[in-house]
Amino acid sequence: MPDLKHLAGLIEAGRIREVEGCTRSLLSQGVTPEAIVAEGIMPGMYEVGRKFDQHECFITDMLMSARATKQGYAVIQEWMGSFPKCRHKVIVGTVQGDLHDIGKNLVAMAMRSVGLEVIDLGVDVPADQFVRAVVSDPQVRLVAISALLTTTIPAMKQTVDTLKHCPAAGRIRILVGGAPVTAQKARSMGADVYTDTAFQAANAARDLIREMEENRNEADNWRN
Ligand code: B12
Repeated sequence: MPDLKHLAGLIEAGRIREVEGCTRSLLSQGVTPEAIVAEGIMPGMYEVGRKFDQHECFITDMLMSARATKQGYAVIQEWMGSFPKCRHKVIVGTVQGDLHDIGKNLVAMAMRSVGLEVIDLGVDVPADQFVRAVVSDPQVRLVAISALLTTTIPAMKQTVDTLKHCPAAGRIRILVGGAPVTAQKARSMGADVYTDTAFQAANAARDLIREMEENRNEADNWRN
């Protein structure tokens, strides 16, 4: 019977087909998607990163592990099925200059699992593309921005700044995350929320939506 350590090893080795089978098997044993991600997929991916750092593996190994990771997420996504829809939407994207999308995809998956409709702008997204997506759709209440390269932190800051000054700024909240982002950096760039993990981000998103709804109801009561 496969366990989470076995899955981490398969991710590290980039064994795409076996990752698929192992993830299915873990889910059928009742292991939660959160545990599969936190204790199986992520440790495998981080070990590849460590090896890459130490020149113990090639970029092609990292790519194979990245593909294996995506396969694992695809199985989890399929298993979670179609989620009950909420009328609010969240935009997700990786900042301009950054092509890493594994964390961003995980954030999208976690957001769907709490019922939010996700508009995924992909990777290498310029600030004005985030703004256009927000302004053109009044149901968008949240924007989740991901960055993995230290060099793209200024682009993240610029994106937050541009969103904070766009015509729809009053109805949105901004979440930021990714390995080089910290709570302190998030605060200094003016973002509303920072979390370490995608599942924490989804819980925070749910709380933000509740808070915005409550504030709106209160404003309605005042008007009545
Ligand atoms: C896989 C990988 C790649 C793959 C990316 C594949 C893909 N489709 O994403 C490939 C091989 C393409 C790649 C390319 C490069 N990479 Co790379 N890569 C990695 C690696 C090994 C893993 C990243 C990852 O996916 N982690 C797993 C995910 C799930 O973690 P995560 O993104 O951090 O997400 C978690 C949280 O941060 C959070 N989160 C993420 N986003 C968000 C958003 C919000 C709103 C919130 C709230 C939370 C949140 O949720 C997730 C957990 O639940 C890391 C090393 C490492 N150990 O992290 C290097 C790493 C990020 N890469 C690095 C580098 C340098 C590069 C390249 C420049 C290499 C090169 N010389 O070409 C290029 C950059 C290309 C570009 N312009 O973007 C460096 C960055 C160094 C730095 N500090 O800036 C790292 C750290 C490796 C290293 N030590 O050198 N990379």
